[in-house]
Amino acid sequence: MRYGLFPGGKRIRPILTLAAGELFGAKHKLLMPFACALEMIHAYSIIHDDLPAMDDDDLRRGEPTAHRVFGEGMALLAGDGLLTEAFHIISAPQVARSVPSALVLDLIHEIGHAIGAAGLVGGQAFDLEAENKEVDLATVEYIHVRKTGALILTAIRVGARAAGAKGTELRRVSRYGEFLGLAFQIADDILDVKGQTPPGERPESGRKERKKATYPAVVGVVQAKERLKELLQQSLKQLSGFGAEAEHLRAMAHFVAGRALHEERNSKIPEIQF
Ligand code: GRG
Repeated sequence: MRYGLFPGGKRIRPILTLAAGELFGAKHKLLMPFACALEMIHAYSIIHDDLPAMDDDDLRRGEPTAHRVFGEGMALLAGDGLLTEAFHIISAPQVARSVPSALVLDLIHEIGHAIGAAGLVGGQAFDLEAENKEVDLATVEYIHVRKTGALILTAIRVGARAAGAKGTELRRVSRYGEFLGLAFQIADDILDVKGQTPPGERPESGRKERKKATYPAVVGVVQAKERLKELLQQSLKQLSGFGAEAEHLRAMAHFVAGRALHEERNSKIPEIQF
């Protein structure tokens, strides 16, 4: 579990939780259990995604994948453990001291929805089904929105909701999250096609020869980039009614899309002091 979680990647999801909560004035101490839980869920999905039964990858972020080091059984359990611990830490009594219990329960419900059959797991199932098949753009988006977008959207909404966001403001931030989630996966696919994924960040040497349902595979890199630019603008537009307090969310949108748009191999996550 430590091996899959602590070396870490870009920490996009917990940063989004903190940035969205900060937009509505929450203290980072209040948001941190939720931010950690979302990163633990991400780490679980990556460990399972790398398993021989799925992508069969030997390397992740430049290091051997969990099952290559500890064996498949232990990697499976590490993923299960991270997923379970995520719900354990946010349902702890200490969390209910700063966030009303009814809201905590509702956030657990929302996360469960986002990572279950209607979200992450369902998206992954569709992705496996679509391998080596001809798919149209609507199917690609359907998979992306669930497999990748749902967790990103939830990371944002949970931060905002834990901070008390409601109504129109919550809807705006949620729309920002929907556009960003799709942008994230398209950017990832563009970097993959162009072989520009920063070294050490992606899984490598998956043994399965497979054709994945991706945006560039269906419409080509040029059009995928156009769609990415459009999504960046749409996500930023949702934040136009907010002031400087939304700067970190804006910076994250630029980071997510900029990695694939600016031909920079090592574009870095913005410096954010929390
Ligand atoms: C087996 C029950 C069960 C569930 C599996 C595997 C899975 C559910 C979902 C897969 C989700 C997945 C791997 C989506 C791809 C999203 C993606 C591009 C992940 C990489 O995210 P980054 O770039 O990673 O944020 P870092 O390395 O920065 O943490």
